[in-house]
Amino acid sequence: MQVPSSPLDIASALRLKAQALGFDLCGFARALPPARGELFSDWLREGKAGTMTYLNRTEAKRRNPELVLPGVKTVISLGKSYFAGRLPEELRADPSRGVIASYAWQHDYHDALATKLQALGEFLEQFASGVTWKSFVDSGPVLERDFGETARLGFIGKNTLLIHPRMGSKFFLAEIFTTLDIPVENTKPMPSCGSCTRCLEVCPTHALPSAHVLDSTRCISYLTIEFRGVIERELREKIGNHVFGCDDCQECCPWVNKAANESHDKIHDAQIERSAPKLDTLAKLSESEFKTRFVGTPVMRARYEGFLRNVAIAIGNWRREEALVALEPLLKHESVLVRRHAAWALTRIPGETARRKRNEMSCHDASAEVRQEAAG
Ligand code: B12
Ligand code: SF4
Ligand code: SF4
Repeated sequence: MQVPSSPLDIASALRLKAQALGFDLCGFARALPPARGELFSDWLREGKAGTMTYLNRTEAKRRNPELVLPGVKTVISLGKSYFAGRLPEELRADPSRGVIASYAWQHDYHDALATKLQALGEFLEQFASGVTWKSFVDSGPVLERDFGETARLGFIGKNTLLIHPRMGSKFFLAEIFTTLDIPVENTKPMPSCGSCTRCLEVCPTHALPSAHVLDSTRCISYLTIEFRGVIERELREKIGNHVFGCDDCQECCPWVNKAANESHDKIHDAQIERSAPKLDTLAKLSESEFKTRFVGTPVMRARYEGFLRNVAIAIGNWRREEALVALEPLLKHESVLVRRHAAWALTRIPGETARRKRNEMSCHDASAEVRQEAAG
């Protein structure tokens, strides 16, 4: 390939290369401190990050790209769609199934995107001698949505997601920080949420207290993926049948629905097991079966114990006599965390058999915490 001579050509060449590598979106931003860095710090101070202390540890870097890559001039912001079709409403609403967030229906995006980013970074090196770069996807010390918005990949919605006018919000973000000075022309106008407030109203746990602010400690995505402990009773009921992550503030969004309607993609049968598996099947998983089933997917992040805790909560929200059979393996599980949530689930299942089991558990379980949960 001929090396482009003008900076504008470099931007075009990079866009084309990003596209050839499979990225759906590519834009450029000056590597300045993110516009809303102060809001991020306020958010941390207010405790809205919950137990995600890695965000506090990297606060300074997230607010200053120079601390991440000395001499950085440009941030190349990239988007990759993960939209994989729609989960039919009758499956989503079926209480005997556990719903998995759509980004986790496929293999872990970190690995796939890291390879593409490496190729794009190496491509960059030809444009000037001594160019350095660093790439990030999700786990880097970067306020990804802020740069995504500045690079005009989309606008930040009231649900805090970055929304592209045509693609909706079901896409991942990634960045390359580079010392190469690439011209930035970010004048493209972007739409906004306007007067819509649907996501704020739909969120089951009221984790969006106001527009553009998410309280992780109430968010189902945080509770079922990141949080390792005992979930507050008040929140358990609101979690419904989500067993990993949550898409509710996206599924209700007109921009996401517009994108989904245009794609016409329906999920195929093989995907149903990945998106809304039966709760009785999940409750029976041994640790090695859990690993075999979810290896290489984001679900592994919840870990075995956390995932079964989520399954126990979903069974508790099923609230039918037949849920008892599904719950059985969790009532005997060796993990106190799992048994504790299973005991709570038992208190919500109707019928004489459930009542008897509950009495038994409240007297005889080895753990005082489990006995207390079963007592209600
Ligand atoms: C921590 C984290 C979480 C936490 C907290 C989420 C949150 N909203 O902060 C939890 C575990 C809850 C979570 C959940 C999810 N996450 Co997450 N998460 C992250 C992570 C690692 C850091 C986000 C962060 O810094 N949060 C702190 C807040 C304060 O920052 P922020 O959300 O960027 O908020 C900015 C705006 O809200 C804005 N802002 C504040 N006030 C105002 C006012 C106005 C008017 C405007 C316009 C903007 C604005 O300023 C803030 C600071 O820049 C990023 C990756 C990364 N490195 O950035 C992925 C990331 C945000 N997550 C992602 C995804 C896919 C999800 C889920 C959809 C997964 C799921 N299905 O369960 C959900 C979505 C929940 C939601 N509504 O956000 C994607 C989002 C892609 C996109 N299109 O936006 C990211 C970018 C990962 C990636 N590389 O693709 N996540
Ligand atoms: S991911 Fe779910 S729980 Fe979290 S803010 Fe969105 S709708 Fe609410
Ligand atoms: S549901 Fe409405 S308010 Fe929420 S992000 Fe979408 S357009 Fe914005």
